[in-house]
Amino acid sequence: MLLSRLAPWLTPLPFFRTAAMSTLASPERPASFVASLGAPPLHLFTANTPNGQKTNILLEELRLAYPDKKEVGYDYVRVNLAKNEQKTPDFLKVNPNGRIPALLDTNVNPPKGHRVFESASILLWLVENYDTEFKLSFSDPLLRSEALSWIFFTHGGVGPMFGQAGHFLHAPEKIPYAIKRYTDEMRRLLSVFEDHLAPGRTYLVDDRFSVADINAITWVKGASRAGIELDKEFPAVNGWIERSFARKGVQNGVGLLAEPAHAL
Ligand SMILES: N[C@@H](CCC(=O)N[C@@H](CS)C(=O)NCC(=O)O)C(=O)O
Repeated sequence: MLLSRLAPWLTPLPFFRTAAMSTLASPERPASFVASLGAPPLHLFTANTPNGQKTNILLEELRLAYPDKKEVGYDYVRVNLAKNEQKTPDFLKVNPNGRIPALLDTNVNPPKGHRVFESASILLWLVENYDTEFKLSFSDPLLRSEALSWIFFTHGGVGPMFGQAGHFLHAPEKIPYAIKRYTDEMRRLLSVFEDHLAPGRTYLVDDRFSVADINAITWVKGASRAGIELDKEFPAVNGWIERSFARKGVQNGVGLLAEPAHAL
């Protein structure tokens, strides 16, 4: 009896813990972990940054949407960016680009698993494989295409530009030209979201919370760290962020890594 209750915890650790990941921290299980479903097949490598948080959020939203689904069980490894753990040979096996987040999915090709890197690619992998009832994604081809447009817009524009703004705002050498260039670009990108949402849209696609929102909200919320007051300058965006962050899955995902957020 005791042994069967402990069984999920006694399951042999996936290959990456045995030797390959020895320089990284041990995996942790989130509060949402369901012991009766067995050892979690998804292993997330993350940190408390906008790109890390978005993957945490989607996994928590999936856990809530599919409480009985073994395939969406996950654990996570905190990658210490300050110690450059993301550049170690162990980490580079899951992301050759040496940046968080990364995912190892042992639902596929067990026990070795399948690696996925780049935050938006991880989100799409997860919804395409495990959001089988389209609770956070879209079956309709036009809505799916609209969601992909917002995902690419965010991944190619918002993440990199907001990231550069954060870099130059916190750099030891203050370069006014660079700070202006990237904070101006932040405002331009925010105005694209604002114009889309202002006619009364509640979320980016089809007025329902989806992977397209999850991909963007952690970056957009961080705009305040660049001195942008969303409620004053971008009221529709501000409403979207407030609605999104009121969700349990979003709060659980953001709360997962209780350590100070890194700069933008
Ligand atoms: N395009 C990548 C960007 C990933 C990225 O920049 N991650 C940052 C944290 S938000 C990181 O790992 N920084 C540490 C480094 O660059 O070494 C994605 O969306 O996953």
